[in-house]
Amino acid sequence: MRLEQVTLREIRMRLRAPFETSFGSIQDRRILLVEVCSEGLSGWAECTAMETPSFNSETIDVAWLMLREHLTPLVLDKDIASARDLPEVFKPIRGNEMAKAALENAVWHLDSQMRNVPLHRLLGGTLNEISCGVSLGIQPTIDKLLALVDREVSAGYQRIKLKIKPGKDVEVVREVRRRFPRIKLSVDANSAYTLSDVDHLKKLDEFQLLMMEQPLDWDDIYEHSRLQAQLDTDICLDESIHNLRHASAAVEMDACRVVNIKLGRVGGHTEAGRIQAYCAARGIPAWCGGMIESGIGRAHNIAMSTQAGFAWPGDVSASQRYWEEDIIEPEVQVTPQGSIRVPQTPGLGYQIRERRIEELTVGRESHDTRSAQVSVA
Ligand code: OSB
Ligand code: MG
Repeated sequence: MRLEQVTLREIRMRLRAPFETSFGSIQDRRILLVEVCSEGLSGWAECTAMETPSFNSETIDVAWLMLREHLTPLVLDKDIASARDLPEVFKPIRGNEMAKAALENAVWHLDSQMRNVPLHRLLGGTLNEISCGVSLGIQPTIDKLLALVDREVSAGYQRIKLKIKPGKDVEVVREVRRRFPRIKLSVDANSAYTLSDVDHLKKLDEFQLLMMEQPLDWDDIYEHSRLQAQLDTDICLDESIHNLRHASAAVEMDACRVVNIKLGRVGGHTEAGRIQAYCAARGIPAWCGGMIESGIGRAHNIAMSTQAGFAWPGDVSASQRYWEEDIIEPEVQVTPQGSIRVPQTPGLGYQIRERRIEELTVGRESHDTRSAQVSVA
């Protein structure tokens, strides 16, 4: 395929409720969408970089610049045999995984339409239904959190993840565990602790947590191995894993026993596929993480999660939990058993609501083959 046009677009979407993690709270999202065009077809993807460099070093603005100046010129008007070739094409550019993923994933979507197959089949996915969990932000009171857990357990979600930080951890988990003795429960600290907190973190061992996600620094692997040696609870790494090398290093060092795979954080579907295959071969449970995506990112997460390595329920949940109105049709829906039935139509399996996207757009630029000219709305 030959890309005739690449469009970058920023939309604004307000979450139904603020989402609080150890690094901050967010309600008004700025979301970067990438659209690639060829032979009358459009491939879409979402850049999962956040508004601020608090989760990783990328931001929506940095990703926009990387896409415009460095990544788009590598693909525009070039012959691309398969989306699978893009990591090699992007190799001269270091890091910036979320920017790369946005462009690569849009090409995957385009490719799946050209081949007239569902994206999940093109990726090698085999599941027709994926299991879902939810991630609950830090709440002002334990009662509010208990009510949320109750709502999500009643809705059928198969795993509940609680965001924690110092001062909102052991007692919070104790209360949730007391009220819900049997649910699959995990915690995510988003790097809020240090190795010197080991005695405190050991207090969480009594709650039979499925895992503890990213307790230590966002770019650390070694200290997590020191911590894992002293904990009963399995550590899961999120922020620290950007590629297969990181995942295999972490597993071999016993820095984690579970891997969170985020499509953006690892640079796109190709690398995500490699990591899940590695995890499947090693018997390491992997699961799909979320970045409070719009329906477009969510649909890509669903396609990704059909691969066999995604052994545990992901942070992939219904559109309605996040948005009054999503930008895909139908919206992502979850069964009463806490699963998503994977659409079997070619491409993403969800229609892109272009008119709605247009209404939400605050900035746009298109790069095409006729000139280096940029048109800005
Ligand atoms: O660490 O998994 C995380 C959201 C933003 C940034 C980081 C994380 C999260 C979540 C939300 O946990 C997952 C979701 O999209 O529901
Ligand atoms: Mg996380």
